[in-house]
Amino acid sequence: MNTRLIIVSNRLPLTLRKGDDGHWTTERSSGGLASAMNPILSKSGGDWIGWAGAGGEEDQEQQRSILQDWAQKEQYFAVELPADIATGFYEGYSNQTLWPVFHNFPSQLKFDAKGWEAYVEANRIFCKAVVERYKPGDLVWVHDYQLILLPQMLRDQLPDAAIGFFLHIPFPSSEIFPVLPRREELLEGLLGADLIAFQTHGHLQQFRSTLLRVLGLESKISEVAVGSRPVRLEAHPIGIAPDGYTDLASRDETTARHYAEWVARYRGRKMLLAVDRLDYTKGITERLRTYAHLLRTHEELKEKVILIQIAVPTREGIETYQDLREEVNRLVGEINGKLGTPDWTPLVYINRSIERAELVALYKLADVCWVGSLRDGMNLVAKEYVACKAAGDGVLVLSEFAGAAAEMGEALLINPFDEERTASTIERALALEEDERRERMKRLHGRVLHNNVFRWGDRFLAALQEAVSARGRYSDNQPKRLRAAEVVDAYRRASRRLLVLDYDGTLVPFAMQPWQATPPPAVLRLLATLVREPRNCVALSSGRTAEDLDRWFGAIRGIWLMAEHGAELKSPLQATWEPLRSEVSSDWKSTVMPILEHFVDRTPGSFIEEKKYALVWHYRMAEPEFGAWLANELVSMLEAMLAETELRAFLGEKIVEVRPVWANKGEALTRLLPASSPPDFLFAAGDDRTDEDLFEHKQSEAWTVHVGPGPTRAAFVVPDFASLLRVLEMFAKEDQPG
Ligand code: ADQ
Repeated sequence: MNTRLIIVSNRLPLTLRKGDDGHWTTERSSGGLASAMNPILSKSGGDWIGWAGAGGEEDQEQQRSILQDWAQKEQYFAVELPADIATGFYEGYSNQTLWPVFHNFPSQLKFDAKGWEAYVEANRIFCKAVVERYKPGDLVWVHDYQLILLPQMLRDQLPDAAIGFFLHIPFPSSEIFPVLPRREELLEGLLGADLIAFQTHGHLQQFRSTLLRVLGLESKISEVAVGSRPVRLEAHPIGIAPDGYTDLASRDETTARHYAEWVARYRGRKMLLAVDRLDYTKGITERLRTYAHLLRTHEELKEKVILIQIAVPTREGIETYQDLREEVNRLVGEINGKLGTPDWTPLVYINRSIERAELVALYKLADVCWVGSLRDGMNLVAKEYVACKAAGDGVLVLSEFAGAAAEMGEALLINPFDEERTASTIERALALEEDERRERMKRLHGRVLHNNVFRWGDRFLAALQEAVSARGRYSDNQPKRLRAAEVVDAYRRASRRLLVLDYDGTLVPFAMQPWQATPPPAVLRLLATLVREPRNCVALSSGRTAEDLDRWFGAIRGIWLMAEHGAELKSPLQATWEPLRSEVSSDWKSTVMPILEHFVDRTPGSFIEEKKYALVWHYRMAEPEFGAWLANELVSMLEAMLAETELRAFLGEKIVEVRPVWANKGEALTRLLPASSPPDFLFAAGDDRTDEDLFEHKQSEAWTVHVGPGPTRAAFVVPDFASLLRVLEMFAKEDQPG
């Protein structure tokens, strides 16, 4: 890849630390991100922008010279955060507000406005640093929850830059995300990117429902339009750099020495291993309680098993983490004190970072690796363990709430909250038959080696480049203002014309109540004139019921009517309505109706309209913001409920409509087309989302016209219904003799 890369993350792979002698030194940073990104950058080349991890005001000179050294030798560029900003940003909003909520722990949320301001300011400082280093053509890759506002800040300054964002942690449930203070700003910040990628499809889906619920923004499975700019949404599970583990496991001397020593020390015992940062999302206390339960209930395991728990200290300035540390210390003491014997310490607890060689020796040694995250973006420990098991021994026990579970189905999966069942799974893992064990591990090993961090990086960067080129296609497709002279000219020259017109909002303005929208005589006269012309075929396609359309337009001879968004059609040659599908059941209405009724109860001024194929909740008369907010909530709720059915919930102009997915204007049009010989002039006009189905169907060969503001797939736009009527009047005049 020739394009230069700018990686932006909270921490650089190096940390500034003040030694006991008062001198500043350089240390390698620990944690998943550094392990993942280092190999990619050394392969592709480019800059890494991040925080050096220190906020000291003294010894500026000495600190600066170290940072300059990093920039020259490694292309690592440190942003400098003033101490109070760093604290509010990192320990405040990032780790006490975002971290708990993104891991579905809203009860741990702590918020203060100062922390938020520091978060905004820190993102601004990062933005400035990127803008300084940016050269046109660079790809900017922003990492993780500390920098959520950065994509939009960068977009404002560098409108054409290619900006990708990867979220390493999970995206929370769409029920939980809205508890976040400043939630709108966060989503808007992310949407500045060209590509937003998550660890799993599950996280991506939650993001999509959140966009709908919080911003009222509908999205497709892999894309969301922000005005006229597409933002691509993808899932890219992160991998590891396997060589960094397999090489040590197979031929490193230090690793081999540790391994030999421990094999001798623990001979005759089964070894369980857990490796985590000391974080409440990792399920450490749950694991220790489960282990205690296992030992208490299985006398035969006494003196036969040992659990090694490695817990790297992390975020020690935060109270919750101090509490966790105390609780873990207490449990460790209790387990060893109450269950141990003079010859056996059941739990080995190591509360510090260890060298990679030691870690790999432990992975080699462990009969079972026990990953018990309560929630985790991916969990690299699971993959590192598997990478060290080339010979196929060892069993991975993995929490189903870690992102890794989505691709490591051969592991024994656990619900870490269920201590009893987890204990049984550990027991099973210890006793797993050799054939099964090898079979499972072999498959896992192959996959971890294959789906490695390099493929992850390549896939992310390829997707980012694709997203940027799609941007161009998108803007070429932007609708143009409809020019009356041009369309009238095409109309004049055509010998077979098809006009498909929506009604409400297109030919007439919206009425407060649906039954008030009776067509004015001028509109009826206009339609009748257009229909009378032998070269024309005119269809009125509306969300209205067959009865409404019959009552209002039944007298216009020769008009096609499409009711309920095309669920039923009436041709000018027939007196009866024909449904688009035969044998349609409406049993679903009895399930959906009570939900809508509940929303009516909550929303003064709203009401339900029952149609033959659909139920509609109208909230035009309700307080606008409250109505819109409830509408988003209703659609999110119905979407989840209707996922497996042919029904969908649609947001329309101050309505939420539930109807079968096949009842749409695009489908109905295909029914109408063969009935007439193919037209050489197709004109379709509409104002809302139901008309988009029609526009999408006929994008290239038709005059598709969107009425009013808002995004559209139509080729042309007019500002309002009156402008459209003027064009139709001009059509009608063309056909008048003289
Ligand atoms: P983390 O929460 O840091 O990462 P994880 O994926 O498990 O979680 O990565 C931890 C890393 O630290 C591993 O590479 C591990 O080997 C290393 N490590 C752990 N304990 C250690 C010790 N005592 N000594 C030395 N090294 C140790 C975040 C998200 C994860 C996501 C990663 C990568 O929370 O869900 O998998 O980013 O995207």
